[in-house]
Amino acid sequence: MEKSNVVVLEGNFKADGLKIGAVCARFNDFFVNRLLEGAKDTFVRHGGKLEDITVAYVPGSYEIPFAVKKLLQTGKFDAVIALGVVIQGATPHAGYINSEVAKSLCQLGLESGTPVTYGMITAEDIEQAIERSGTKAGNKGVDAMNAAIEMANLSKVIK
Ligand code: RBF
Repeated sequence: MEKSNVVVLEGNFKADGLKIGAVCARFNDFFVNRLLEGAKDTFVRHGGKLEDITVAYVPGSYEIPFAVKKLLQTGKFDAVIALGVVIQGATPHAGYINSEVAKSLCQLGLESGTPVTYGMITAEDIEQAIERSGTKAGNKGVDAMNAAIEMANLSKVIK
């Protein structure tokens, strides 16, 4: 994109020195662990240190926003990522969990002024969950960490 003559504010992908909080649901941990591994690998490959990632575990995706809020309240993190997997076929109220969690996470980011990124898989079935946690449809934990790094650095630039 042509960038001359305009003032551009954007976040780079340097993770060195950034502090990241991660909230992981234990439900479907087989997949959530893959998301967390992807997120950690991404952070390190962008220059971050593993000891700068703090992971909080919650029982299921429904509890993720609560722990995100608690991490944000510490004021210690440049961004918080949310990692969970809700599988439609096995979860009658999947749509309800997904929409509530997405709405709450967005709200928490806006209210706190610290970026919160969405590393949730909402899958129709186990096969889709496999595809989105590190096989043919990528890894949503990687995407969430990339977004967290970019948004944390954008926040610093706008300040
Ligand atoms: N949590 C998830 O993170 N993913 C799920 O797919 C999921 N499915 C659930 C299905 C049922 C029938 C129930 C009762 C809970 C499920 N949960 C799931 C857990 C939920 O997010 C929460 O931890 C519990 O309902 C306790 O508040």
